[in-house]
Amino acid sequence: MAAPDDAEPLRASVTPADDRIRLSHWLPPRAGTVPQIRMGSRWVSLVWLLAGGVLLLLAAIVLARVLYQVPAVQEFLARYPGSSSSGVLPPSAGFPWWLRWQHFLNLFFMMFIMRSGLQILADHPRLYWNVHCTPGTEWFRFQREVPKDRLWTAKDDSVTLPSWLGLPGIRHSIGLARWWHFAFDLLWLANGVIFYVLLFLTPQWRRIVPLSWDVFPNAISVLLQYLSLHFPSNQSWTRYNSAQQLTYFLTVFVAAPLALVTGLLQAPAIANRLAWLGPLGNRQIARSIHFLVLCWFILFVVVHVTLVFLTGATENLNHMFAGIRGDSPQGWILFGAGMILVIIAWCWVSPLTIRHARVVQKAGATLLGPFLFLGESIPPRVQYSEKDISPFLWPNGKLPCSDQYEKLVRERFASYRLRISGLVETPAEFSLAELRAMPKQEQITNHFCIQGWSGIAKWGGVPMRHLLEVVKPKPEARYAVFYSFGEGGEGGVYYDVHRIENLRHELTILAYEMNGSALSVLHGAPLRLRCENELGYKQVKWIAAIEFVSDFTHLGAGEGGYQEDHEFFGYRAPI
Ligand SMILES: Nc1nc2c(c(=O)[nH]1)N[C@H]1C(S)=C(S)[C@@H](COP(=O)(O)O)O[C@H]1N2
Ligand SMILES: [Mo]
Repeated sequence: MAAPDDAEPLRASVTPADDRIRLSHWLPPRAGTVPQIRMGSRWVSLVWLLAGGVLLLLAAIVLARVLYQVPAVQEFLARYPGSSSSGVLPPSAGFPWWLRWQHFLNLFFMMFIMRSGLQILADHPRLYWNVHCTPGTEWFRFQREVPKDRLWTAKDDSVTLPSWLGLPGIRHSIGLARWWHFAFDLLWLANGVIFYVLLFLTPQWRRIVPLSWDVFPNAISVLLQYLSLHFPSNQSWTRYNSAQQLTYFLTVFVAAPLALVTGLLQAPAIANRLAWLGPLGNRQIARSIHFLVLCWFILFVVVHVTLVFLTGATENLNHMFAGIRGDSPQGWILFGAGMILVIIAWCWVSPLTIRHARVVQKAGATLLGPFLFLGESIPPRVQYSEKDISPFLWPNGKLPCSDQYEKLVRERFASYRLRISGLVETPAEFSLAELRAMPKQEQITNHFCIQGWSGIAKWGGVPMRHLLEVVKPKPEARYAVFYSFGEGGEGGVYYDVHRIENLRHELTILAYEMNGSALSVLHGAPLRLRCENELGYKQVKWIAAIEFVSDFTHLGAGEGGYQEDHEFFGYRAPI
């Protein structure tokens, strides 16, 4: 650590942070709206859509009951009774213990994934079918229109979910929700890989992989039978009916992989390498599809659970929970025990997260460490063209309001000096004119805010690798601390720490221009960082000073940045 007398003065303005969430200091709750979907130019509330869905279902039942009487339909049902000719298992195959455990673990993990996923969505409660995030172009939202008469940041836009639903159930808790989401994604994926392997090592795959085209007419037949309330006989010990086969196949082999791919495509480190995918590789399209996959899973769970109970609950529960046939109560008992576990976990996880937020952050960072490290070491390369530039870039952060900064704005930063100090051979101060005289780099890149929005802009400034050559970090220097003129949400100077290697990437610059003009105050004047393999909160705006250090645990809560200290975000942010 540098001696105190040559320490950067702003170091003293970094404040400590709590290791838990205190609701009295947290962003106050803000209600969203009932989810709305845009149809043409009109917004339709989800309530109406659900009501419409129920009416449609009733109409379908009436229609199916009428059709059921028609002789031609009777013939069709006789020809296609509902199960494909393929997919019959020997009765000895049954429901092995691994299958039953995997089924339970899957539902247990999904609970965490879905709840934290909704929490993440609530941090930017809007979805787009285009590659920008311009307010007014959403297809789905549960937030009002963006106000035009005042500054409205992305953080202002976040909404509160019902506390029993979201994880951890309070507004703008995305930092913590992500640890749950990603940690349980890993468990869920591991469970899924084991499932794929065991499925194909045993005859069990035949249950859910259709092998004959007659699965389609048979699925229609099953649908007709269910809708006309003539339930087909339950033969699931040895075979699933065709409707089951198709939906299970879609869920296991299409929806689950799609969830993984569209999740990864939202990460800057990954999307940055896959821009050749065009809009398909864009974060907003991926985010919309990710959400539709969630809708599929929710629909699946509702229909699946309903039918499990309507088509012989005891028999079905005995299969999937006890691995036996018949009407023993064992299935109910094991199912009940499983549900008690689920309910306990459901009730405990949010209070636990709020109370032990720092533990959740550290555990998540440890578990995901190798992946975050890997992601961060992918050098960002992607550049876009002028025509890709977004018409609107959401602002974030609290504008600096010190007298010192306001004076600098008034005099157009004439007396601004960027201080570079700490473990460097040549500490220095640079005026904006001096920085502008240095080699200039322009880049058109996509900005990825942790909250879910993104936007493409052209940035111009000094490459960090040039500044490193000028000030020459000493061998013991490992990190650079970027201090802002602005404060963070709970007061105390905003800062963030980067590893020096991260600053050597081709696309890491100190920007003084945005979209061809001088950087505006809103977007970080006079200087902001662009470090394209990281999420937005690591791109410090309104930079006052840079300090090179060997360690950052003495700063704030020691997590490597303001949002890391106060909102439990990760120090490495490539995803
Ligand atoms: N000083 C400071 N820099 C900051 C922030 C902040 O609150 N204070 N917010 C960060 C976050 S969360 C994001 S997404 C980007 C937003 O940049 P923009 O407002 O130019 O879009 O700035 C980052 N830099
Ligand atoms: Mo952000």
